[in-house]
Amino acid sequence: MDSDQKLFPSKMIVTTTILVKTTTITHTWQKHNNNMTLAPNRHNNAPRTLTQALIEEYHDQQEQAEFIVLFSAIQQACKNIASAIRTAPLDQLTGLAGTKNSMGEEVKQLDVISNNYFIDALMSCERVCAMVSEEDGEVIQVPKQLRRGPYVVAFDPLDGSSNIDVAVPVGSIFSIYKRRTPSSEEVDLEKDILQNGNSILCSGYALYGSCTTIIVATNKGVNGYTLDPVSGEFVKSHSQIQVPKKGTIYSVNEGNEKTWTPSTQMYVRNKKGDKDKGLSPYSLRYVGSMVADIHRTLFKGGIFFYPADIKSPEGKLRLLYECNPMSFIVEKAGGKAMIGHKEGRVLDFNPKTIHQRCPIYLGSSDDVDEVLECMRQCDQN
Ligand code: AHM
Ligand code: MG
Repeated sequence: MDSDQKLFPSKMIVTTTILVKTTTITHTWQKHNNNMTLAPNRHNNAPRTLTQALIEEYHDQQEQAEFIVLFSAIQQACKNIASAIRTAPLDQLTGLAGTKNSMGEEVKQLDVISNNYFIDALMSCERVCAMVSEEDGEVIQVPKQLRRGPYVVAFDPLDGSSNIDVAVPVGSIFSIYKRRTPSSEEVDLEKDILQNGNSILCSGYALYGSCTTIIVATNKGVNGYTLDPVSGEFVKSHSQIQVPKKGTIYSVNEGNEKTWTPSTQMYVRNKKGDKDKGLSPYSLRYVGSMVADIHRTLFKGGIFFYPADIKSPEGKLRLLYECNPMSFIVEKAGGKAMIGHKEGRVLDFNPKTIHQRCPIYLGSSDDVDEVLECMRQCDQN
């Protein structure tokens, strides 16, 4: 395989075609064997695709058209990444790329490939004026001739990529902002790129797990669309997702416990239950891919956190393309996303640099309130 093929593997097209053919045959067979239906036929339920949902959601024609084009680029990038991941070990696409990113972290081959898919799709859709990617040290400027668009997109093309070589779910995260400066001017770092999370128009993630699902949050709520290999479309699978008010799971890298603040230590001790106080223990679940951990939290409730600690007082996760998009999703689904009891909401935090980090506690509102209460108590003592 030459290097160009590695950056944009073409094998996915073949894979998709084979998948489509096989599944179509299965469906036809089911249709002609009424008494022997193996699986419910999801096509009876008039599936609504992500594109159809956008048409319904945006009534303003201009906005509708812009969003449809932008989202078809995001969907294409996610389909390409899903396909590359599915056969990565066969295509020698696992392992390191041999370079480091702007934060000095080792980059995986699939990080580079996924980043190229996102940049390529977003550039060519001509609706984006600038991008921020975890994999690029600087803002990615869109060439003038492709810069007709009103949107800024921040993304982490392959989150949790340390899990990729062992076939554990990973994901892509994105958030979309409206450009604030006039299109005749140059894009401005502070006004256009370093926008506060409250200005997000829409954010989402794609989870590449046992199925590929995109979760999309807008001001109208949070919905999920699962990739249907028959049609190649993202079809609505989850409507108006709401995070349970309280859960029974905590999710954190507990190996870092010794470096945490006393309040985080106290909170986790409490989560292990206390017979004398009649408190049952929570379960610990930690995939180590934020997308997978947040996906579970959205549906099952509980709390995910990556706190500040002695090693990294700003936490680990990045504000623009990890914390903000996930906080927007969780809040739109009725949950909470906080930095701390003094620092407040993640979405209120004003970014100063594009790769800024931020401590984060997010999930069910009762669980997030409880950790904030622990912080308050520890501060008083
Ligand atoms: P990445 O963007 O380099 O993959 O790092 C982000 C990931 C998150 O997906 C995950 O929540 C976290 O890092 C795991 O970190 P740790 O291994 O320190 O627990
Ligand atoms: Mg990441």
